[in-house]
Amino acid sequence: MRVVRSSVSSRRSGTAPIGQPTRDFAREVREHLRRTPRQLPTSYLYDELGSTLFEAICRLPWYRIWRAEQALLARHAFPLRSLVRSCSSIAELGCGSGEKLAALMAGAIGGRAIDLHLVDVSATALALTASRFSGFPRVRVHRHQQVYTEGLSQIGLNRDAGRLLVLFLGSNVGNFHASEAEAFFRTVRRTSRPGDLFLLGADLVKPEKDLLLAYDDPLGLTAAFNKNLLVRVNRELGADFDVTGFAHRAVWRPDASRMEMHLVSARDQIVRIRAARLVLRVTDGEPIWTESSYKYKRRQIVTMVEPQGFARREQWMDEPARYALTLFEAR
Ligand code: AVJ
Repeated sequence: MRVVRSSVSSRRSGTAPIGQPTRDFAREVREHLRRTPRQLPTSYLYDELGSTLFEAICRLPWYRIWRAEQALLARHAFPLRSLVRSCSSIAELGCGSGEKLAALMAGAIGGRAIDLHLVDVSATALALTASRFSGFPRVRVHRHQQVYTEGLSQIGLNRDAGRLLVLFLGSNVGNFHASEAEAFFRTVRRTSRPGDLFLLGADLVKPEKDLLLAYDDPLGLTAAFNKNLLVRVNRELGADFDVTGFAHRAVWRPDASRMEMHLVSARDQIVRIRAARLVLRVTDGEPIWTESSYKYKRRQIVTMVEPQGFARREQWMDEPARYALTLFEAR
């Protein structure tokens, strides 16, 4: 099997990557900031500091997604490990620190060799996760520093004839609008063959006060995570955002069933983003929308995925945290 290596994997994620990526970042930032309302592209939250802050957020008592999912994986370790054992390839999309993957695979890997595909835009996340498997000689780790769809098409070209398990955990799906989620599930299906598995973690609708605490935590980590996007734009695109001139805001939109993160301008101000060839005039109170995190009903998770070519096999719930893991099989 061909090992797909990113051109920047040997560099630190804090430095500007070689060639294309910087130009894409500039183009995306320009395009997002010119929208009404203004936006910034969500996937760029995860540079080295952003990934580290997100890891810290996962340890906050108010952000229950990560712990709820870890608990579900542990509680259902027996059936999950036998699923893992039935697969020759595992792909994790958005691998984070790889802790869950390690928990899932510990004890499940013994005899046969397994191809482990890690897809993440963050070099930090890929390095962290890959290092967990360095002691497993039978696990071949393939890093894809790419967006999910690109990583999936690489995996489609490189996979063997055995069964594939695609993991999409942590409610990463929540960043997709409905049409994007559908297109994404179709891409997962195109990479799969009948009988392949897809495990999806998704956060459920819960009381607004719980959501606000999770996305605007009392320690201010989520605020730092959000504002770090401005720090990154300053560093990588030569911008002059005054980071203290923006406030973190989290809002629950019940009609759309999503949380939103914004950076709200504290005054009228002008920002120059050199590499994006953009001079921005933002007014007092004007928001820049940086993230959507959709929340689901448990049935909805099934009705969203099944029409794209899957059948539901299991759904495991953490009721207190309102979190669901759903296992699908490609039809
Ligand atoms: C990693 C996208 C699942 O939406 O809950 C955490 C990111 N944003 N706090 C989420 C996040 C604010 C997280 N996901």
